[in-house]
Amino acid sequence: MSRLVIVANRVPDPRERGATAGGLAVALKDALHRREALWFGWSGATVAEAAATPAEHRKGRVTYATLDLSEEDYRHYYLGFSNGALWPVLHYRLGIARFAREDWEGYRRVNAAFAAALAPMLRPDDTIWVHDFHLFLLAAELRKLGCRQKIGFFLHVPFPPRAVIMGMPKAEAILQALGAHDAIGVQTEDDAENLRAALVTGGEAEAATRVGAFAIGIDAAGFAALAARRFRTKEVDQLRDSLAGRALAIGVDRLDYTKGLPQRIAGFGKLLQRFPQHRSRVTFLQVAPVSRGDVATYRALRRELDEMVGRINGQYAEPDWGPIRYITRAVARPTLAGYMRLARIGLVTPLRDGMNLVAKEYVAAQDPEDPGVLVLSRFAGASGEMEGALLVNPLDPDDIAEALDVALTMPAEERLARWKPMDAAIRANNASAWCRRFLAALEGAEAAPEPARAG
Ligand code: GDG
Repeated sequence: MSRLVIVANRVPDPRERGATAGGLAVALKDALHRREALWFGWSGATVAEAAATPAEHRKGRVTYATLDLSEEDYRHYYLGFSNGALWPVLHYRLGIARFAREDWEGYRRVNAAFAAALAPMLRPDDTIWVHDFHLFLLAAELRKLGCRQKIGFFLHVPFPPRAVIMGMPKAEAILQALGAHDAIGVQTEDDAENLRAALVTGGEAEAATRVGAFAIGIDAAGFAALAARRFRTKEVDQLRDSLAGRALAIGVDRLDYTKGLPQRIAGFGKLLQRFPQHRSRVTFLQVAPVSRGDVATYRALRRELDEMVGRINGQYAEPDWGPIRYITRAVARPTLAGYMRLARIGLVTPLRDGMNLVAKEYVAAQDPEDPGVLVLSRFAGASGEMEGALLVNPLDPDDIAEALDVALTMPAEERLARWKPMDAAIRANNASAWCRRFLAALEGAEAAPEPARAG
């Protein structure tokens, strides 16, 4: 089998294992076990002056090759264009996006520099798989350098309707660069339709035919086993004892404005206000590790949440009960799995999400004899596969409160009937199935387009 080259903004550090492994590392684990691989991208380090050749580490059959970013590139490529412009636009938030020509230039520069560093490492029969919006231009840059290998792209986040994306400066350049791929994967059919329409508008009608939906999965069996194993440990016992028999609702998200956290907390407040029978009967645990703390929008969100949680806790707390527990540190993955199993409700209400792995992890973690209820945003990609969830509009705190009331009073048979098909779905479309499906589409694709193709 030919070598698989993974290109992603972040590369896991092979010296750190287990609990710190990122989502992509978990999703690709299977594929990386089966064949020789090269994983190429940013080291996560920022230095005054970055070297042009990557540092390499080898572990098993995988070589990890990383570049550092200069401070200037970090500011323009990462904070500026990737996080300040693309992230909000792709999540339908054109109005809060910030554009600056220097950011775009930095984005182009880093994509070109990554391509220039990767090209000499490539073998003629490599299969290249590029991940996510940080690297939209990479394949086009590789083509300019003469690379003819199969190159696939997977977008982990949503792709917004044409009118939204076309409102973004430089959208045409991005769409044109997407045309350099042999296969383009997105999470859902809606994303695929939006991307196809944008490609047609951007003069890349042929590339539109190479777009497909590939919903990402998790290692469902592995996560279920982890949750079951971790259910009786000191950490989970501590949480269980502290609840004193009350129901637990859990939320787990990076602290990000796409995750709908203020609306979710307002929804929990509405539950206590409108359904007083649940006061002192349910505790909401929100784990929200701080993310992108260098970006002003994220700092503002954190302040807003601090205030909301304080106000609701102040309003409803009893001497022996606080409604909301809010943790902005990361919790170890095995402990999280145990917490999820303990929770009667998984509360997952992003305003927009490519997929949302937490929804799937919550389902996987449940006790098959006595599963909890998933309350899920209809705007998470996962909602397409999670038929047994209580779907809510995440912008509507009253809708969230009503769903929480239904979940808290749902009889055991209904919980089980709703959970079973969801569990079957996430086990069938697990991480390795996702990998295999995408790679089959890529490796079965027609030969690479001509580098000098007009467009
Ligand atoms: C992007 C897309 C798409 C969270 N807090 C802790 C922690 N987590 C873990 C979760 C989950 C992962 O991080 C988050 O994945 P999500 O899918 O929910 O969201 P994004 O990070 O935004 O991911 C998304 C995904 O890519 C994959 O394609 O689904 O739509 O936005 O696994 O459990 N893990 C640990 N401690 C924490 O405190 N250990």
